[in-house]
Amino acid sequence: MTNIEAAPAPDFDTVVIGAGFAGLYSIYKLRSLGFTFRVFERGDDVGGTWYWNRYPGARCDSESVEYSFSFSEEVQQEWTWSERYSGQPEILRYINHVADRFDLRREIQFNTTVTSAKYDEAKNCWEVRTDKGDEVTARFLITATGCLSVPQIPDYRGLSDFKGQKYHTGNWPKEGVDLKGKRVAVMGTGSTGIQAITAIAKEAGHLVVLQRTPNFSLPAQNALLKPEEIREVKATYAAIRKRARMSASGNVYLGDSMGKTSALDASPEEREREFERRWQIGGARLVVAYKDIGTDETANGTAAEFVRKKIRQIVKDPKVAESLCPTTYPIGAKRICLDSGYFETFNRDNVTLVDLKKTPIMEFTPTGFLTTEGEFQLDCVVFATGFDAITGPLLAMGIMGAGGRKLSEKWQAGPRTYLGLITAGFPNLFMITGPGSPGVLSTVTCSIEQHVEWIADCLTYMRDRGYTTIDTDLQTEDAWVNHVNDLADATLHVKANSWYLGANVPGKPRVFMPYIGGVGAYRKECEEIVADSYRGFNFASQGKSKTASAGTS
Ligand code: NA7
Repeated sequence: MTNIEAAPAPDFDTVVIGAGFAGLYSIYKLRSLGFTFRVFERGDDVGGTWYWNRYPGARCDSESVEYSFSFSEEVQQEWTWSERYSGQPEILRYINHVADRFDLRREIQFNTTVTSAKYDEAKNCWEVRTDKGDEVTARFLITATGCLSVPQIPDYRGLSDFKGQKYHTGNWPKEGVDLKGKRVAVMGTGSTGIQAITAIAKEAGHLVVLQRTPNFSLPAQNALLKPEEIREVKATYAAIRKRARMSASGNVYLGDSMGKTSALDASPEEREREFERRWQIGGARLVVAYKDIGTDETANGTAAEFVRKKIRQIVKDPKVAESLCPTTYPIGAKRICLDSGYFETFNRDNVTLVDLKKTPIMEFTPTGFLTTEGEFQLDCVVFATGFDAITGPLLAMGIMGAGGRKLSEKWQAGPRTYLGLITAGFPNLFMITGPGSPGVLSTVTCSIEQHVEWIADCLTYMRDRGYTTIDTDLQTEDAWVNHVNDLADATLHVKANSWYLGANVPGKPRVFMPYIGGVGAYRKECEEIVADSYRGFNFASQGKSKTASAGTS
């Protein structure tokens, strides 16, 4: 048995990787609890997702007043959102405001990428190395690396020969890109592509949209927030947050919109009226109009057909409209997109849709690309082709657990965690919004706060009892993974080739990664586990191990 007691103390209690929402709140919590820590951040400033995704049209698809920190009543009272759905610049300003207000930059080392993190059993600590030559040790490692931070660029023949500009939306130049009057192609029609296409069409000379799979998109009905709306939210902020924490997706606006009856019990006229009402209000409300849209294919079909009808009404060219109609998967099974005039964009004279299913790209050329129908000349290609989601950032850091086992080896057939927080055999490693947690299926700020608070409480619990190691076992982990899979299998989410399933990355195992049982249900499970003396977690101190479920409190 390792004699942890005899080992020298590590440099820090904790290393945190990432300085977006998750990393910043970790700093705030760890500092307030008196833990020592170092933070490494790849970018040259705070912001994470909102630092990198500066593409034209970038906007949040959760309502601003809920997509924000709730931990500080002062901040939520002093900050005023201007729009119902904020754009990237405003969210980044907000994150900077929080960082400044609480002086959170102090411990962050910017422009630094973690290249390896190795658990040293003899010393019971993590050895973290970076591309800047840092070598630091910490008892605990917390990944705050985000779920959508490893951009994917497809490997088309000839792409390296293309002489024009190439950008991925998730790595957009800080100084911006002048697309005025240029011949631009945007590849990808997910949430990002839909936003970028709508914005770039207004700027580019000509825009070619490269669509592989059409997507369901609903009008955000974004608007400036009225002073009386802001006043009302601020007067009831604490109550809103409380309800959001126990809701399905971490926000009240969607939680309050959940239909309680079956779509199939409504007459076609009633359904039409209800869908129309929700279309006009905006946001994702339409996909929760009835309780079975997410679980029953016939019920789902009624909502899907309503959206297809809208597309056919909006888009003037019937052929283009048909190409834009999603028909191969249920509505809501992929992340629902919110837009501000996406389908209308295809009525513009300067926009051409290339349906890659009908006319695939043969190759890129030095001046554009070639499809089975002809050649397109371009100045610029924008890849809105998504991310190696959820596991990508974790597997990119060379994480090695007990016995030198690589995380990439352990997760070869898909990620395995307990609560999305911890993975067996990688002691003292905590993941914020890891696979197996609701993170990406929620208003992520709500999930981030819950995870950071859970981890901070756990570290305090360990410190109070002199525990120096936390892990779980394969049996507990298997049970959680099965639970996550069972929940997903009961929904239509598994019927679409989405990034939730890893389907967008060639060769990635097809596993539904997030916990779909809802933010409130998940929080309850986490709390019950803690109340049950951290059921399923194993703690050790001074070389002796203790199983939490056996009673350690
Ligand atoms: P997504 O949702 O993964 O969308 C990526 C898009 O790129 C999607 O339309 C893909 O088509 C398309 N794609 C991917 N690879 C290719 C290739 N090889 N050729 C052509 N088209 C391709 O990423 P987003 O960035 O839009 O959104 C990610 C999340 O960020 C979003 O859900 C929000 O939570 C914020 P496909 O559908 O795979 O056929």
